[in-house]
Amino acid sequence: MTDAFAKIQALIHNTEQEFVAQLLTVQDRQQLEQLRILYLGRKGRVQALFSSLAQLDPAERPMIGQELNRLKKEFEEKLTAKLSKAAQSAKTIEQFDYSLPGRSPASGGLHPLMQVLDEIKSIFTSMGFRIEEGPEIELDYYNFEALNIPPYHPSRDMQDTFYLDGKYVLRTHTSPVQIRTMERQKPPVRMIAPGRCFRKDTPDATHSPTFHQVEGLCVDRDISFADLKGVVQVFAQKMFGQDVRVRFRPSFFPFTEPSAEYDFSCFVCQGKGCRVCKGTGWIEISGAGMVDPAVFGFVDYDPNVYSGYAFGMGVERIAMLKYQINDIRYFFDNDLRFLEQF
Ligand code: 2NL
Repeated sequence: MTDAFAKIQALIHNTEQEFVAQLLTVQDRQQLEQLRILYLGRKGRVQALFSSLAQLDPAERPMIGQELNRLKKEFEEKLTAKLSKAAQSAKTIEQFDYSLPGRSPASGGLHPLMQVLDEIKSIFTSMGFRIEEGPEIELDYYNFEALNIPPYHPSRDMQDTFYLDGKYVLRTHTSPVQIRTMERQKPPVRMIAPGRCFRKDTPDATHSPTFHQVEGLCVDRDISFADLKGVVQVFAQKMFGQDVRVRFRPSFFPFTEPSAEYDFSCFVCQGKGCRVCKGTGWIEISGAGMVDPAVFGFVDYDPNVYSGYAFGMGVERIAMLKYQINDIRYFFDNDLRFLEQF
């Protein structure tokens, strides 16, 4: 046995021991790959041992060669085993605890305007009114002409109305729904038309270019102003309380004759005078009147047989009074800090 033979055998033994010790300290795949290159790479330690075979006596080479092949195989197997073990423990970390409580979804709610609108609708349906709807893009004919609004009337001005082209407008009130309903059916008619309307107003505390209206219409034989007063009185009490009184003041609209504005006694101070009614004891609501015979002419109702009343109201105004909101813009800002209070 030569010195070179003994030396190479000792080297093989040390290499094996160091490999096993280093494999134990490996933390991740990257370190495992580094170890593989260090021992089994083209310039690695096993390859270096193979190169030193040349220094041996030719008779000694086969024994050491066999020994080195065994070493190489052992390292490969140990590296592969460690790799599959690392993959398994990664899977353990990804495991999910299905016994954890679930996350509950945030639940939505009705916009305050729609809550108030629902309340208004149910008060009128309880008195026998039907709910009718119509388009928000409306013909000039239904929005103005059939309502006896003459061409020079200020509400037709470009400054007040959103015109789409010569014939179409964004409806400025829901009255066109009443015209369409009367065109479709003969009296008796008892309906409300709730919905979104548009006017070219600059937003401030009491104006919004988008707003909501409810209009009511009742047409039959022998309908009088007294019927109008009774219906508005019941609405006032159901909406704001049993003690609320109603008053009518003379006014003018092209589509009603006679016409009136109506006020409710202040439900906050019972009419004594406070901030909500600005010290007057009365709160202005909107307008109403007996349908002008000219309007009946457009829908082919005989004004000598039928009469009717009509009224309007702003949904925002009712909601602002009910919840004491002092700026109409809150309804349209989409700020959850406001909306979540309702
Ligand atoms: C207001 C309040 C009002 C009407 C709306 C109406 C509808 C038809 C015929 C007659 Cl189809 N009238 N609606 C009547 C009076 C008042 O709304 O202050 N408007 C400017």
